Amino acid sequence: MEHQTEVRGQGSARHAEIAGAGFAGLTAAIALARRGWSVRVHEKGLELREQGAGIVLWNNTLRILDAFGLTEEIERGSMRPPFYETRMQNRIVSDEDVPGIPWRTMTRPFLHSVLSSAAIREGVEIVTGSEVVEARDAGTLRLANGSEVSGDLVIGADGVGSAVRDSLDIRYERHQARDGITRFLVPRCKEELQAIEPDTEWDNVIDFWNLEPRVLRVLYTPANDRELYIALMAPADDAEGSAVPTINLDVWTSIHPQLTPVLKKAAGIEGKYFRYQTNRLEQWTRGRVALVGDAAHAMAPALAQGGGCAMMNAYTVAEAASAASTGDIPDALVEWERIERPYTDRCQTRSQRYADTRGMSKGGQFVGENNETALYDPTDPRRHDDVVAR
Ligand code: FAD
Ligand code: 5PR
Repeated sequence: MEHQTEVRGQGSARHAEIAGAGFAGLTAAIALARRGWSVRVHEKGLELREQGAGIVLWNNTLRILDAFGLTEEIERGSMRPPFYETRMQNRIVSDEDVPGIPWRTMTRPFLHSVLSSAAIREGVEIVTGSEVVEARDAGTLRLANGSEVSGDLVIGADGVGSAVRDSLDIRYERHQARDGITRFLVPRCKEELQAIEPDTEWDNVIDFWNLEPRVLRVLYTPANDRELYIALMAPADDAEGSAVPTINLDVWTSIHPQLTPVLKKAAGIEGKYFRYQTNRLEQWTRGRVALVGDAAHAMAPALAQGGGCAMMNAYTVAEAASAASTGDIPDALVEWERIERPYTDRCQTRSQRYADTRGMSKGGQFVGENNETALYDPTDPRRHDDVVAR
């Protein structure tokens, strides 16, 4: 074998190797670099960018971005819609201003560029075109080019199809819902929409549910003053509703005529239909390797916390590894999973229940236990005082 194992971090700084430059990998990289680690991220894509559409961030992630000193930059490129509105068959069932929970909407390419620029400023090395094919629990990654790299900590943040997870033979259960979604970023078209429906507040998030005569839902989310994120949900067995790469414009405008200007824009873009899924792993860590983000806990998007939990767990695993001595990192990762994972497990369960029942169509979602994840503050060092005391 000609593998060369490159040993890094022999100076005072400890070294981490990360697979994947998505929201999870970049968050872990920034958090580690800020705690004095040398960090390298391997991204299989040839360019450092994010292809998705829009995202909603809640307190749990806004706290992390604030801890990174990124609040101003995030606020400049995102928005805080006045209300989160839910409609059923075009009747308003709730208008929630989500009291007590900071939240913002933005595009995914914007969030990705803020995080990747911050990582580079913090001294993180990001290698594009670098595909990870295998991880070992001793703390090594094997790359597609045949080389091998090692760190005191290895993070698998390589998304739902994780090679890190699969090479460690970590098993998981997958649950698929009957529905799925096609997402687009389109121009706001605010004046045209206003002309069609003058009484509507087109700066709101509006969740347009329609269950009769068929299930076709449009989640309308303004992401800034120029860009709109629209997500089109239809059952996987509805060939017309789930048609891609080009949506079936006639079908969608017949149910949601007031959205015609933006649906027309979406029809000019190639879309991908994603079936909702939830993955639950038997464990998130193996030796010096920790999995975070969709690699560890892909979830239904109902509570808009897939990226949220990805960033939370990336942030807290960096904190846990930093607090441990190098020899104790494997044990610290096990303890991290024990303490942090229950929050994500509960969020996955709630999101899956909403996705399975289409229960969000009833509105009034920002109540009680649904808010647990959104309210969580992963940057609060005292957040587990009551848990640890037990
Ligand atoms: P990914 O974003 O999948 O990133 C993985 C990265 O690893 C990619 O860059 C990939 O190229 C790279 N990679 C993969 N394999 C390898 C390999 N073998 N070697 C090297 N690199 C590799 N969540 C929310 O919290 N709120 C929302 O409002 C929300 N809306 C969403 C809207 C859309 C359009 C989508 C698609 C998802 C949404 N989610 C939302 C979910 C959230 O975005 C995901 O949970 C999140 O992106 C997961 O981040 P990640 O870094 O774990 O994985
Ligand atoms: N909320 C958000 C979202 O993007 C989706 C859902 C809820 C922000 C779909 O991606 O319920 O499907 C949902």
